[in-house]
Amino acid sequence: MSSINDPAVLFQGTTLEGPEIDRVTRTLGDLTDVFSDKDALAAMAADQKVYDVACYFPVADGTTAGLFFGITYIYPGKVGTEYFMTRGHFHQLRDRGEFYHCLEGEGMLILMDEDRQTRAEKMYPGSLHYIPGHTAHRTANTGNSMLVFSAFWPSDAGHDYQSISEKGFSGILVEQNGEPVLASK
Ligand code: PAN
Ligand code: ZN
Repeated sequence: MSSINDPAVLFQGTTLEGPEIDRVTRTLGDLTDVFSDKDALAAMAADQKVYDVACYFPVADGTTAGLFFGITYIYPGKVGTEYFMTRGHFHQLRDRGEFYHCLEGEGMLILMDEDRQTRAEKMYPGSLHYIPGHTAHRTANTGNSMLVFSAFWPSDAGHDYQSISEKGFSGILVEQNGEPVLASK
């Protein structure tokens, strides 16, 4: 017996559609431990959207040797001089890697190893980024329009947000003279 089916998910342009898509939105109010300038943060609306994520999880979280797929949409904006960015995480299983592929906008992928050495890679349409294991990752929108990228990661990677929440990254991405600069914290 054989069969021909429609795909479970459509990924067209920058949109991910299908009954099994998980969607989450992060606002400034969700990210109070993330941005450095607490006074600038307090002066902004807590319900200001910072990013949306749409994910396709075809297998259960934690499954060995499965894959997950997600699209992240970061709004343009800054808190003080720091660009809108994702929370950032190490993978719970530290050796798990990930691919990011930029679809739209301009931004920066900020990477920090376990010795807290931070570096950044420019993101623009078409840029492909391999995030090795043992490396915390977050993305910042440095442009005036949405930054959109896709991500592929192992379904057993998990997310460790705790260590970033406690210690942050050693470098923060701020605007200086109209340019993004990775400044030490
Ligand atoms: C991405 C991220 C996404 C949102 O799919 O989860 O960009 O960032 P935070 O998870 O740090 O809020 C990924 O890296 N998955 O592993
Ligand atoms: Zn990740």
